[in-house]
Amino acid sequence: MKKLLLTLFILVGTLASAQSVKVTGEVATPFTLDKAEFQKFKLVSVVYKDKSGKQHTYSGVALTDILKKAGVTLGAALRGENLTKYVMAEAADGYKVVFALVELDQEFTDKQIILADSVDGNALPATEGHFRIIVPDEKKAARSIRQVTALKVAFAK
Ligand SMILES: Nc1nc2c(c(=O)[nH]1)N[C@H]1C(S)=C(S)[C@@H](COP(=O)(O)O)O[C@H]1N2
Ligand SMILES: [Mo]
Repeated sequence: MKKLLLTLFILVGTLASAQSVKVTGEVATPFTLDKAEFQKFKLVSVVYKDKSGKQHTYSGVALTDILKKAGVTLGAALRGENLTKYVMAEAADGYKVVFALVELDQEFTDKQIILADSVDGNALPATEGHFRIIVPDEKKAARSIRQVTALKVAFAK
């Protein structure tokens, strides 16, 4: 019985962690973004071309809004040494990509990189996980990281 309970706990823990994104590092308030938290943000949609050239509409939340909630140095504070900060996105399969903080700041660019939870009006397929970053208007799809589990803000060394 004890063993069964333990297995159950581990299983539930694994499922729950995969459904959320940890926001940590050079942030004022680290937090874990779960589905309930996600729904509180402003919803945005972007058009994305997949590897085969097919267009899709992904919806979710601007990365900049998520980082703002964590108290990352954006806007007026994105100057001086803060210009060397980056965000590392990590996925469940070990894949990682980085974005310079300035790529995510609406005072620097109109381009919106989002953390998506739906595509063409449906929940993301299991292969993409609960959350996928979508980088619109990039010639390669490589930074549109699936199964995102963490966003880590750091200074480039
Ligand atoms: N987690 C994760 N995300 C990933 C990858 C990966 O290996 N793992 N591959 C990337 C690469 S190289 C490409 S080309 C696109 C493919 O996405 P698509 O199926 O939308 O074309 O996913 C990107 N996101
Ligand atoms: Mo790729």
